[in-house]
Amino acid sequence: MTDLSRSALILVDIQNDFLPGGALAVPDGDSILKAVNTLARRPFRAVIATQDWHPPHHCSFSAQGGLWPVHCVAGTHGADFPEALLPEPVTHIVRKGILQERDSYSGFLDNDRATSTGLDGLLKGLGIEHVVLCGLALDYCVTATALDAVQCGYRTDVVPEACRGIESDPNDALKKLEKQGVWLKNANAF
Ligand code: VGL
Ligand code: ZN
Repeated sequence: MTDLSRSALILVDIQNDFLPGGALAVPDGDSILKAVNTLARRPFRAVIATQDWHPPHHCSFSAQGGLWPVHCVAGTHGADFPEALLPEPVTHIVRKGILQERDSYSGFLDNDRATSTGLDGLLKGLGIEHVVLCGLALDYCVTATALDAVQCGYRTDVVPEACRGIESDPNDALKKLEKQGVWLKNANAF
């Protein structure tokens, strides 16, 4: 089996609002949970959950001129992790999009590349060299996080079967990731 002692699993935005019934539901989003839980039980050095965590009048909301419906408001049920996501394996939580005037698709940096979430420093401090990503939404936050992971120097894998996108056809997103140096892996590779 692969040595995972310098590897981190990053669970991107697996939150109630991105699941069926949520405010910004990703089609079929709940179908990733089984594979995600299986991955999370592998002996990764760290299992990090990113959490979209917005103030009530966040700039990404349509009432503020943004693209999205109100979602993942800090402290609400929509921002919580679903009960079906096993909590025990998660070692760290990294919140993003926490400032009213900035959005952050990536778990590393906000969209104007100004503010860091601290994720890179956390990974470097743990001696991580390799990251494995899964979660929601493939075409927004998973893609942005994976591309930043490559930029930050990590060997970066995405597990497509444990991701779903807002656009239901994953092929464009997956091609873009591969072109930029991300490896696509099956869940059973770990
Ligand atoms: C996301 C839109 C707005 C995501 C977050 O997690 O992909 N998408 N906020
Ligand atoms: Zn958001």
